[in-house]
Amino acid sequence: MKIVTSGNKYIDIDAYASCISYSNFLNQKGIPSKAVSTAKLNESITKKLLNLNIKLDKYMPAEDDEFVIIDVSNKNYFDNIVKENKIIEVIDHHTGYEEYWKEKLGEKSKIEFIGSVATIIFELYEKENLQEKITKDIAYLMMSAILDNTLNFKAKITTPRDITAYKKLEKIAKCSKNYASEYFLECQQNIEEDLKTALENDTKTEIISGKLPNVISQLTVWDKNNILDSKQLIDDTLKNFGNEYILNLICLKEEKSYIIASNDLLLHNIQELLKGTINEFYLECENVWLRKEIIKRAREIR
Ligand SMILES: [Mn+2]
Repeated sequence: MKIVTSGNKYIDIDAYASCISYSNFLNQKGIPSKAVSTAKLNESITKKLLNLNIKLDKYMPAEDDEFVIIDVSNKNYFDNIVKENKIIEVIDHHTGYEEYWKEKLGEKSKIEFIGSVATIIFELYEKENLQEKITKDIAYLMMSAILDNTLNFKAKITTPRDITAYKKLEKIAKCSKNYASEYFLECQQNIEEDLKTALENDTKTEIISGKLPNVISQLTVWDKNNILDSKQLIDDTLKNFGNEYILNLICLKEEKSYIIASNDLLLHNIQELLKGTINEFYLECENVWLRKEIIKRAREIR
């Protein structure tokens, strides 16, 4: 059995949608496959999406399982079920481990700096002429993944390929033209209902470079104000992950990132990296930043 899976702590809608849709793709090709995750599902996977008919599969480990890794390529962060010597394919859009996997897997390593892994999966369906096997539900999942990971196409990481894939999926889903704002408002409601859990479910702990702390949290909302009012809760929650942290609060209404840092020195370091204006305890950026773009930038100027 081919087991399509992702990260070990939490997964977002891109990982969730891409695991399910790639497993469906393999099954359609006659390759028995399951989409499995033991991680927490973060707030980008809304109740509406969880209630669709298509879901993750139950997992019964077997000797001959082989693993396809989606939306993560740093092997320290793979789902706990993964056996490293049984990995047969990696599909991701995070930087840092391209060379390692290219050497190990050749063309079965597809790591591209593109808006969303779901876009890569959509293109694989097209390449094999299997677009008709994308159901309405799968289209909704993939569209949400593209919206979330490209920040409604405003993130620099967005490529024309993401936009094209989204337009084609829109036709399959036959959804309303307001799908993007409906989706992001639902995510914001989920986050505000339980901010502590939302923070915990989207916090990455990774040693990157001197410019960045090891703890980087991220939230995407339509309107930032309620969250900026909760500074104390943010501080109490993220201090549990490490002494130094930043929170990248992405506000899509204004198309800006707001960076909250654990201390002023760190906030000034981040300002050097991303520019923008410091206001009390946060940095107001001139545009939206994704965590993976911040990390890429910090690595480049190291
Ligand atoms: Mn992703």
